[in-house]
Formats: sequence, C-alpha cells, structure tokens
Amino acid sequence: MPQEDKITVYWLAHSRAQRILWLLEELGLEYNLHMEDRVQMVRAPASYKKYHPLGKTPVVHIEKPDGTVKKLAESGFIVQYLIDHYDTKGKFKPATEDDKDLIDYFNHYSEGTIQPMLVGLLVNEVAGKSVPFPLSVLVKTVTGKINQGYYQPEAEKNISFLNDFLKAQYAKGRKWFVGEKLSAADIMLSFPIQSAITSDRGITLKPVKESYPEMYEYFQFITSQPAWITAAEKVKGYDHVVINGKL
Ligand SMILES: N[C@@H](CCC(=O)N[C@@H](CS)C(=O)NCC(=O)O)C(=O)O
Repeated sequence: MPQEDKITVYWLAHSRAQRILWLLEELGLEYNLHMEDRVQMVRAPASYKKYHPLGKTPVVHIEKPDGTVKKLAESGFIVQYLIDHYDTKGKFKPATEDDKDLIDYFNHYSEGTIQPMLVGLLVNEVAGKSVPFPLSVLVKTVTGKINQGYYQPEAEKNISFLNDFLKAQYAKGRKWFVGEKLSAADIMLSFPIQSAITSDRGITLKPVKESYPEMYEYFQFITSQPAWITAAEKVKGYDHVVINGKL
C-alpha cells in the first residue's frame, strides 16, 4: 500500500537527527529532508523555531491525508512514535517483556544519562573557542578542570558500561544491544557511540579501538547495515557520514 502520511525530518549536520533517518530507512518509509546550516559553530538557526518552539533537531512533521500535521520532537519519543505507528511488520517488536523493558531503559538512558556528559564536553569546547586570546587561556583552564573533574570521567564510565553490555551480548552470540535483533536501543545509542568513536573532544581518554573493542566492533557492524548506509548516502555532502566504520 502506498504511504499515505507525508513525513518531513528537520535535520542538522552532525546531529541526533541522523539516527531518525536510519530508523526511517529500516522501516522502509519515505520522507522529505529539511536542512539548513548551523550557526555560531553548533547552534540551530532561529528559523527552526518555526517547526518546534525549542528550535532543536530532530523534529518530525507528519502530514496526514486530511491535512492535519502531527509535530514530534525529542528523539527518544520520535523513535518510539515511528515504531508504534509504522512498524507494520513487527521488525522492532521486542521478543519478550524483559527485552521491551531494556529497550525502554536504553531509550531514556541515551538522552537522560550519557548524552548530557557529551553535551557538557561540547559546550566547554565551544566556550574555549568563543573568546579571544588571552581570555581563551583562562576559559580553557577552567573548562579543562570541569571536564577532568566531571564530564570526562562520567563519559568514560558510561562508554565502559556500554562496552561491558555489548561484551555480555557477544558472549551469548548476539550482535545487538537487546535480545537477538535490532531495536530502538540500537537506534538511540548509535549517536553517543558515534560521538565517542569519531569526535576528538576527549569523550574517552583511553583509545576506543584498543580499550573498548566490543564497542568498536559494534560500530563497524551498525555502520555497515544497508539502511544505515542509505541514510548516510542521503546526507553525503552535508555531514561527515560514517559508512562501514569509516568517516
Ligand atoms: N533531547 C533532545 C535534544 C535535541 C538537541 O539538543 N539537538 C541538537 C542537535 S544534536 C540541536 O538541535 N542543537 C542546536 C541548538 O541547540 O541550537 C533530543 O533528543 O531530540
């Protein structure tokens, strides 16, 4: 049956919005992509407030055949909504109630626990670059202390936690975060994992490939999925896309 709902994703480069494209591709849905350039290094342009009052990405608009438009924000909620409404073949249906609970946990964990650490590191990096020399030296000293005292050890602890989780899955012959198949947990965790592996912001002080080999292997695996690659190809030229583990 042709898709009746018209889906538009409001997207920014190097953002959480890319994982929504991965999910849409996995669900076999068509969508329009709206993209504009970031401003002030990392901010969304003010025009994004037209699509949702907070002006962040991802935001998804779903236009129904009767012309009404459902406006969705918050990536965890968007992922949950898209699966609830469009996973007609049950591709993402958890196999057990325990799996469902774990998927829900990771959905909340992704934005509620690990992501704030990564945002803290990003904000501190931008702070150091936003002021001229010699003030920048002072700002970098202060933000460096904050990073060393809190954001870096917390980020590293979380990466280690996720790596241990994958290790336990691999020991059972499994490839994904929950159970035996792709789930919303993988979609949501792909963004912080990609950040840890590709950013030079000091998210982990230990090298990921050597110190967190399971996470490194997992990243090679998810970035080789056909739907991931299709989503990445759609934004090539606008973003540093990762395909088969390579930037
Ligand atoms: N918890 C929100 C966070 C949204 C968010 O902060 N998005 C970033 C992109 S990764 C953004 O829009 N940043 C631009 C800005 O804050 O101006 C979600 O998961 O959707």
